[in-house]
Amino acid sequence: MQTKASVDTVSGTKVTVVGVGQVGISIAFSIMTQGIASEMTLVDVMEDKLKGELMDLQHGLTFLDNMKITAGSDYALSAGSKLCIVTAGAQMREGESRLDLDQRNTNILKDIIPKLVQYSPDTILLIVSDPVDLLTYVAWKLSGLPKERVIGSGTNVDSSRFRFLLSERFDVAPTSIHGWIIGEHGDSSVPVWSGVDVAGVRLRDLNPAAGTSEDTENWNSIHRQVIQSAYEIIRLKGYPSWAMALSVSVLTRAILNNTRNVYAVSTFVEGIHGVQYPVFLSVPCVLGENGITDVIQQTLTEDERTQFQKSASTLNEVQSNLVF
Ligand code: 6V0
Repeated sequence: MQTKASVDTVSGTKVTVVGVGQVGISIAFSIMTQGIASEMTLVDVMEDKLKGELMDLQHGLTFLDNMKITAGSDYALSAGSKLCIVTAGAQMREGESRLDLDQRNTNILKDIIPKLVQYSPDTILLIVSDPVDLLTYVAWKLSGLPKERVIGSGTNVDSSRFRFLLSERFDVAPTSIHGWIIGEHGDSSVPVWSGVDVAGVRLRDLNPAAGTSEDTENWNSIHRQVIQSAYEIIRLKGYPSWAMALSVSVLTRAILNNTRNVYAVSTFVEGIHGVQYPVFLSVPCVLGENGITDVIQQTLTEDERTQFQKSASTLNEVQSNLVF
C-alpha cells in the first residue's frame, strides 16, 4: 500500500496567505471550508500564532475535503503558489499621518513581495492590506509581474454590502440584484446607480433621480451606509472579517477554477473612464486562471465618470509621495 497521499504534490491550486491576523485567518478558514485549494501555506512573522493557527485548522480537516496546510515564516514554504494573498499590514498609530501609515505598509510589502515572487515567479498576487488600491500599485511595481496578475480585493466587498442593503429595500435576495460600487475601496467609492437592476428592470427607469441629490426616495443613503459600515463594524466588534473573507474566497475560486466570473476588483485603470494616471482602482473585471483577462467598461453617467477620475487623481498624488 502506498502511504504517501497525492495531496503532497503541488496540483496547481496552491494558495499562500501572508498575514494571519483577523482578516488573513478568516480568509484561510473560508478557503479551507469551501474546498477551493489543494494546498495552503500561511506565512507571518509571529511563529507561535502561526503554529497555533496551523494546528487548529489541521484538526478540522477530518470534517472536510482533504488538503495540505503548512505554516511558517520561511517563504520557501510558499513555493509553487498559483495565488498569493497578502493581508499583512500595520494599523495606524496615535498621531500618525495617513501618509506615514501608507509608507509603513509600503515598507512591509517591500519585505514580502520580492520573496513571494522569488519562490512563485508565475504567481498571481491578490492584495487585501489597506489602503488596498495604493498597495496593489506598490505590489505591482515591486513584483515586476504583468499588471493582469496583480489584483486588489478592491470594492468586491463594498459591492456586496451595497447589494445586501439594496436587497433589504427591494425585499429580494442579494444575488438577484445587480449593483456595482467601483473606484476607491473607501470613502470616495463610486456607486453606479445607473446600473442597478433586478432582472433587467433598472432602478433608474422606475426613479430617474435615484442616487442623486434630487432623489426624494433617498437611495443614496444606502451608499453612505456602505461607506460607514466598515467603520461601524470596527467600532462594534473591532475588525471586519467574515464578509471580507467570503469576498476574497470567491475571487480565489474564480482564479483557481478559471470560472471567468465578473467581480469588482482593483486593477490598472490608466486609460479607463478617462483616467490619465497610472493608478489601481476597482472596475468590474473577468477573473480566470491568468488573473484579470478583461475589464468591463460600464457606461457611466458624467457624474459617475467625474467621481471616478477624482479618486484617481487623489490616489496619484499620494502615490507620488511614497518612497520604494
Ligand atoms: P491584524 O489582525 O493586525 O493582522 C496583520 C497581520 O500581519 C499580523 O498577524 C502581523 O503579524 C502580520 N504582519 C505584519 N507585518 C508582516 C510582515 N512583514 N510579514 C508577514 N506578516 C506580517 O490586521 P487585520 O487582519 O485585521 O487586517 C490586515 C490588513 O487588511 C490591514 O491592512 C487592514 O487594514 C486590511 N483590511 C482590508 C480590508 C479590505 O477590504 N481591503 C478589509 C479589512 C482589513
